[in-house]
This record gives sequence, structure tokens and C-alpha cells, in this order.
Amino acid sequence: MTARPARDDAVLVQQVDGGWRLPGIANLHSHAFQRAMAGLAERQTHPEDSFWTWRDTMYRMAARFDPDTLHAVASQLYVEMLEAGYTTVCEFHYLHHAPDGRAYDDPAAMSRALVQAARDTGIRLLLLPVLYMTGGFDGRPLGERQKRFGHGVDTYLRLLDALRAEEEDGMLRIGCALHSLRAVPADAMRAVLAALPADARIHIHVAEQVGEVQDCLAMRDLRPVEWLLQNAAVDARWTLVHATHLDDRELAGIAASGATVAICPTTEANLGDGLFRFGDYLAAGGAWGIGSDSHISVSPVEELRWLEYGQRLLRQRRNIAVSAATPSVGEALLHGALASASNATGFAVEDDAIVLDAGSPLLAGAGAADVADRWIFSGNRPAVREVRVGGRRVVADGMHVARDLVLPRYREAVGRLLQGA
Ligand code: NGQ
Ligand code: ZN
Repeated sequence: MTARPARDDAVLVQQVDGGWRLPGIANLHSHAFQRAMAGLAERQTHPEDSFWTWRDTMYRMAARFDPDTLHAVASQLYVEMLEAGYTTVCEFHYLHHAPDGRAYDDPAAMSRALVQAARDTGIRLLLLPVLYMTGGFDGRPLGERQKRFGHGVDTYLRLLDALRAEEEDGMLRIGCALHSLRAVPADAMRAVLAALPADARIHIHVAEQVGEVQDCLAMRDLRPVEWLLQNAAVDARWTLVHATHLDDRELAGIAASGATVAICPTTEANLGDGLFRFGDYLAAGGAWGIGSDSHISVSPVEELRWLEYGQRLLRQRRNIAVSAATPSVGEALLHGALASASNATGFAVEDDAIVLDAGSPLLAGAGAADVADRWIFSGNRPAVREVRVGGRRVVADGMHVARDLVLPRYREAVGRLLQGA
């Protein structure tokens, strides 16, 4: 399979009655449950707070979920995504079992909660059940709080099979996620990849933290992306999540492979990961998209804006994400994110559209040529007025049609999750 070419020549913005129509945006990386702890990990817990101390806080929250609370939180999240202009979500799902690690009576119960949330809200879902086996590159067993994430290769493949029976009408697909190289031994990775259908989408976290690069070098003699490119047939079916710490060869290798990098700028900033080498990667012709990951922000505007701003701050220059064909940064960013969507998600999403409100002050006097820049780079008022997914109108007047049903259930679920926290 080859990557589809960037759609710089495609019409991006169309004027419609009372607004500006754009294609829907794919959210390439989500851990839905983390929406319930957005803003709750911003207090010092240790003088050297880091990604790893955040992870302890996150694990404490992860331990409290059951299928019911997961459904309530994911439904609210997907409402927020749709209202913000995301029409497809790739759900990187690893809260599989009960907190003590035992499978639920239905081993797919937690996955089904996410499927139900997507159906209830009308977002397209690429569900990526995650294979998670070890607590580190050295193969150590899962920690107490990681037990509910764990699978063997056989039970994992059975989960994928059970869920594939649910695939339907272009709204739900099942892919495969490998949590990370530290969580999946090499032989298990090979066994799972060999068992997947030829067109399965494969997502993996890689090289997000310097510590992970160092551990990989120590245990496997190669950097994580280097190891992955040498040990798996990485191609356009693959999405590499974060890929923050790359040397020049790794960066060129990903770009040449046709894989998509899922960049999650607000989460990567929040967690102190580092800056993805976006300018260099664009120059190498690499495919990329965005993800809201931990959902401290649920806004394609903010992800794209900070993707560009990170490079401006780094390079002390302006207008980085442009091409000869597209001098508008906003348009070039949207084109880039759109170009990777079908490879990364497996959906052809031509039917999905969002309409920006022509009456919004940030679009006063706008013409088709500057709508994208104004949307991405001015202010913070939500401008999405209407959203259609697969022909169904799910957002009208800026509000999701099920907003009032979903929010009370979310409030109640968060109340339960935080009780005694
Ligand atoms: C996750 N999230 O799986 O939710 C990870 C943290 C880990 C991000 N890296 C846990 N943003 O990587 O071990
Ligand atoms: Zn993630």
C-alpha cells in the first residue's frame, strides 16, 4: 500500500449558506478515559515532576474505571471532539480488564463501552485495542496498576476477532495498537503483526521520552525508531505516535516509509516530552496528523496552532508549515492533517464536513483564501457551527445534538471517579 499524495491542490474551503465548509478532521490519538483527569495533574507531587510522576497520577485514575464510567466519559469527550471539528477518532485503548487484572465476563466489555459511546455520539471510530505485556524493555512483569492493561498474544488476538464482528458501515473499524516497544517483546510483536489482516491499521507509541530512547539503546542496541524500522515492515498502514526524539536517519526513515506521525502538541507540551522536529520532517516530505491524546485540550485549532508555534519559538522565524503550493500556514496545516487521514484511520471520509460560522467575529470580512488562517490563528471562540459525519448532522448551532443527555451522565461519572480520590 502506498501513501496517498498530499492534497495541496484540493479545494479546502467552500462558501456555503451562512458559513465556510471544510473537511472534518481526524483525531489520530485518544485515550478517552484521560478526559476525566484533564486539569487534575497540574500540582507538584515531587520536586522533579516529570512524565513518569504524571503517569503515576494517571494510573490512579485509570484504576477507577468500569465500563459504565468509561462510556460516560468517552461520550462527553466525543461530543466535545465533534463540536470542535474532529469527525474521526483513533482510540488507543488499553484499559481492558477489571482493576485486579481479571478479564470481565465479556473480555471486550471496556472496548464495547467505547464503541457504544461512538455510536451514541456519531463520531467515526478506529478502535485500536492495545497489546500491553511488559513493564519495561527488560521484560519485567506488569506493575500492580498495569495489570488491567495486560494480554498474552492469544487473548489479544481473540479480542480483535470478537470486536471485528462489530465493524459496520464505515463508522467503526478495528485496528491494532502496540502500546510501545517497552510494553511489547519483539517476538510477540512479530506474532501479532503476522496474524493481522493485510489492510489493518497499526499504531504505536514511540520515542516520546529520552528515558525510553536510553533504555532501548541499552537493551536493544538501537534507538526506538531505528529498531522499529529495522524489525517491522513499517509502511503507510502504520501510525507512529509522538516520535519526539529522532536523529536525522530516523526522521528520514519514517518520512520514506509512508507511515504517519501522530503529533499531539498540547499533550507533549503538558507532559514535558520535547518538540517533534516538525520543520525538518516537513522538509523530508513526511506524513503527519494530530491527536488530542490526554485531552487537556480537545481542539484541532489548538493542536495545529501549537504545532506551528513550537517551531517558531525554536527557530525564531515565522510561517514554517508552508509549501510552494500553499503559502497560507493555516491551509498548509489543514492539508497536511487531511492528507494522512485515510492512511492513519482506514476511513475514506469525503462525506464528513464541518461548517464554520460566517457570523463569528474571527471570520468578519473573510474570503476563502484566509478562512483557514483566521480559524487556526485568531482567538479562542469556537467557530464550528455545524458538523456532518457520514451524512448525519451531529452538531447544529455549535452544539452536539445529544449534548444535554451526555453531560449529566458525565458529571455523575466524574463525581464517582473522584470520590475518595
Ligand atoms: C498512555 N500516554 O499510554 O496513556 C501514555 C502514558 C506510558 C502518553 N504517553 C503511559 N501521552 O506511556 O507508559
Ligand atoms: Zn498515547
